[in-house]
Amino acid sequence: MGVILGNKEYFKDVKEIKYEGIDSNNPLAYRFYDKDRVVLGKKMSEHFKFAVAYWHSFVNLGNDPFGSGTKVFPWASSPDVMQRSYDKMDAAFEFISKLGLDYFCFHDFDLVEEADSFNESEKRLSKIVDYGKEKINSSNIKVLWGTANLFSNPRYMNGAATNPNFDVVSYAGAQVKNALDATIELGGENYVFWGGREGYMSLINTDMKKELDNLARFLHIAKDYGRSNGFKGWYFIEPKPMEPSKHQYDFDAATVVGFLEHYGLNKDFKLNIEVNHATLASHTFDHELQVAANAGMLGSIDANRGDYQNGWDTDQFPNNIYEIVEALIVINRAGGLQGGGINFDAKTRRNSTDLKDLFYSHIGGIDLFARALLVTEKIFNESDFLKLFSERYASFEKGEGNLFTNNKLSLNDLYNYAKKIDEPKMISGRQEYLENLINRFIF
Ligand code: XLS
Ligand code: NI
Ligand code: NI
Repeated sequence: MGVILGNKEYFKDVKEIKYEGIDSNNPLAYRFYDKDRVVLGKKMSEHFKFAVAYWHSFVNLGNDPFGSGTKVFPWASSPDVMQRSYDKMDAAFEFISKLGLDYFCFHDFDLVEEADSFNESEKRLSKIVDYGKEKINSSNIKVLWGTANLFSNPRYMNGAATNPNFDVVSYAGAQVKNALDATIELGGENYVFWGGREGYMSLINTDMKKELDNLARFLHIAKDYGRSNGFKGWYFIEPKPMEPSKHQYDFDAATVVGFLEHYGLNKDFKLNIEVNHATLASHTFDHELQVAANAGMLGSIDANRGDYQNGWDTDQFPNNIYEIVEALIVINRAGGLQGGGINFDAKTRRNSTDLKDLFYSHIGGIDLFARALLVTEKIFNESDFLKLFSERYASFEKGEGNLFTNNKLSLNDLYNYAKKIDEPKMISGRQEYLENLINRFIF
């Protein structure tokens, strides 16, 4: 498709990023990501469906609790709010096309700044959606998912769908309606709910049961609205245990799966698993993926990484090959992601102030996943990894073990069987052997 420019070129000193192979020392090239290369039966681009996160890359200027923004974005300089929004979209399409990617993800008020009144915000959103539609129709770039920002505005300080005040709940509903409409108009493949303020700070003032019931009711009517307006994609819930709330209701994958099943939302919703949210919940990334996969709900991924020393969502770009290989083993054994892809919910550091840093960070993340996929393919095809895995459970495939698997044994049957056999053999889990095996293929 080539590079997609608006009126102006924002990243002038960067050309299209190409695959140059492992020997390349060009920092603005892929060494592993060869989008059409078939690995484990699918093109790399189909495995991943990489997406750029609008908010981290084109909106946030690097402010933190101790200081204001550091980044100077040339697309953010027009005095006119709509012009700023068109320029930002031009920059986004230029960036995504130069990376050779196909997708982006957005919140409603990433596309355009929220206004002082609901009506004005709605007008702005519909203008930028029209503009986005044109850009999408004249390119290969698509929306992996859209969402509504139900956490930044002060009105949501006590929650959005779980707010104790119905007026705020309805306001959140109005915003989700517009965000869903925008996602549908832009051909979005999925829609995300991340409940940053859906939780509480203290139980002293919180009716948790009522808030959870309201959250489920809210998700049901949002889902029904989308369905009756032609939205065919998946709805995703993105678990996170805390931050900004002390307790967030969508704590982790297991909590969300239980919630969706309890409230009858499991037919339409899947999970969007974020690396740094997994680690904040004291889990590993692959654990969260596996929990989602067990429930048939492994939908999408927000790729990033946390920090071993800091206890918050640092949203750094991924760079840990071992962690991503472990993740791809789970994803590929589960048959891939359902509907989703790999969204880089990651930001360059506050002191990474060159426009080129946006390229380095994405190239690094993309190449890491590609390399991890090649490693996973080797582990599956050139080692006894999968065989060892199934051998570990072989006793459930034959004899009494098989009867147990088929629900044919009672507790008395276990008793009688155990009395017949000798003390069970100690069978090693061979964790170190397997760790070495994975490391052997990380080239
Ligand atoms: C924040 C979340 C957010 C969601 C989208 O921690 O990861 O970025 O992905 O609202
Ligand atoms: Ni996220
Ligand atoms: Ni996050």
